[in-house]
Amino acid sequence: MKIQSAKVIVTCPGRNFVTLKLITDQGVYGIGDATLNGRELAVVAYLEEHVIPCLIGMDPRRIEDIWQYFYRGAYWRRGPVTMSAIAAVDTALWDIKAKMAGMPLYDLLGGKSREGVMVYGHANGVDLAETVDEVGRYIDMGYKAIRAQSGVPGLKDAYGVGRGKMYYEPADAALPSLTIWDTHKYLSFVPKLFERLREVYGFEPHLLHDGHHRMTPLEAAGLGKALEPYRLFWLEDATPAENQEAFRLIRQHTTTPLAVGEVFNTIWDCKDLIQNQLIDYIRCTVVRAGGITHLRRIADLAALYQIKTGSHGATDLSPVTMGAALHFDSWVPNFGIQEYMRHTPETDAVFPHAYSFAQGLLYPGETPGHGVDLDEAEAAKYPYKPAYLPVARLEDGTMWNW
Ligand code: EZ4
Ligand code: CO
Repeated sequence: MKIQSAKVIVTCPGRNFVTLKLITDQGVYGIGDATLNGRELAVVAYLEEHVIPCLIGMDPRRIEDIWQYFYRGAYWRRGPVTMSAIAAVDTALWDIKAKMAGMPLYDLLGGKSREGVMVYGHANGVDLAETVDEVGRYIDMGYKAIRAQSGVPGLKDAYGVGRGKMYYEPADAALPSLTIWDTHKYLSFVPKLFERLREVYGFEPHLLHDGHHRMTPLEAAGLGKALEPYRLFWLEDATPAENQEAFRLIRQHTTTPLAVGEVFNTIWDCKDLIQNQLIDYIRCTVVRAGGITHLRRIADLAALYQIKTGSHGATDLSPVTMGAALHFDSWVPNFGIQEYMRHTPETDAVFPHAYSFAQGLLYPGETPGHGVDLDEAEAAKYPYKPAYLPVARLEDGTMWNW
């Protein structure tokens, strides 16, 4: 069996997605997501110029060997461009193998460990009152877990506050738009939001919050402590994690659970966080961290330390990543939660998929493979459009983390 041809499909049904399609000499094909928000065409070039020429003629059944070939064989290891490209190949190969076996991917991975995958939705409001209402709307839609992000008094922009209601999409400008940030204002506000949310909705719904890499370790430690009475499911990306050791300081001061990993590419990025038990949830996902093959290694390492998974699932990850992630989540023994932001109807039409939502859970479906396809005619209607994530500066102009 051989990989006969491959193509990279770029489509923009509201936002850009990069998809790899691998076609075998036996007619079976596989699909992988290669989307890297704001740097999409770098991955397209990486795949078209440097991966596909090597891939043609390889035996698609040798998933592990192909993974090692592109990881070790590149000599230049890791990094989001390389690992997104490897992830796309890996996801497509698992799709092919599961289709050949006639099994939904979760079965090939070892079978279901649970009936459904608990997801959390995003409630965003311009101010406290609107965010409280939005959380209520998610509870009404059946969500068991909700991430709450809100505009902050005195700050023009805050991370997570959408311009539209149902489909938050921050990469919305042909060049990065400028946002202004002030951690002091943010820190005075956030505990009030969660105090109010618990007053209104009680302690049953799981509540989450994303710090989006903006605090120092000490500021994050203080916030974690201040939020303890409201029993968050997690505080995400409390501080940048290039220095994994930074989480030790946060950990020493608070029992608020910590989640990190959406920008990580490999097990090396989270090794110290995991082995020192500095976090509670590891948020690596299929497309960003080298596909199913590598994500499985990360989850297994995390399991040794009672750390659970909580995969990134924002709208910039295509339905292909969502489908693959749901099969992974259905199998992985140390599953925690899955992020889920709905894609637009246009995106769903480009990517017909077997997964479905009911009562706060997502189900991967029973279609052989990962259950997500790409309608090429539909995709062709939406050509690539440059779109960048915003940048952030402090009020005095200093560049900060968006
Ligand atoms: O800002 O995926 O938890 N979710 C997030 C996301 C990220 C985007 C960046 O492309 O932090 O909304
Ligand atoms: Co996040």
